[in-house]
Amino acid sequence: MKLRPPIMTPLRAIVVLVLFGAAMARQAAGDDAVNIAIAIRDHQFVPSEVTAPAGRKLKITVRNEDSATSEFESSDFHREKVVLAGGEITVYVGPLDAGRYEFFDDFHPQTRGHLVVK
Ligand SMILES: [Cu+2]
Repeated sequence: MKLRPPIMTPLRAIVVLVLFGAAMARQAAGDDAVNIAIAIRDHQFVPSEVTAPAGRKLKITVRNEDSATSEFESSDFHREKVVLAGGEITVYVGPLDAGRYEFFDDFHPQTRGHLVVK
């Protein structure tokens, strides 16, 4: 009876790991994503309205310039992330259909902005 070679040879394992690593790095870098930068300043989103292309992955960076912790949230595009005072967060969104999506600071709900996708 002949032994079958193992399915995953060491060389093959290395190739798989390298390919997987490259894919993860690309995803982490968000290479194909459109960058959108928003600041929180005096409890306002700056800008309070941002425009983005439909059908593209979006990398939204929110920088909190206030001395109070915020929570960037959107029920429309389903994201929620705490932004510490002086801190910055990134959320990946989409691809989205054309439309008007609201976001807000869940800790200061009067602070609202819109993402206009077209
Ligand atoms: Cu929340």
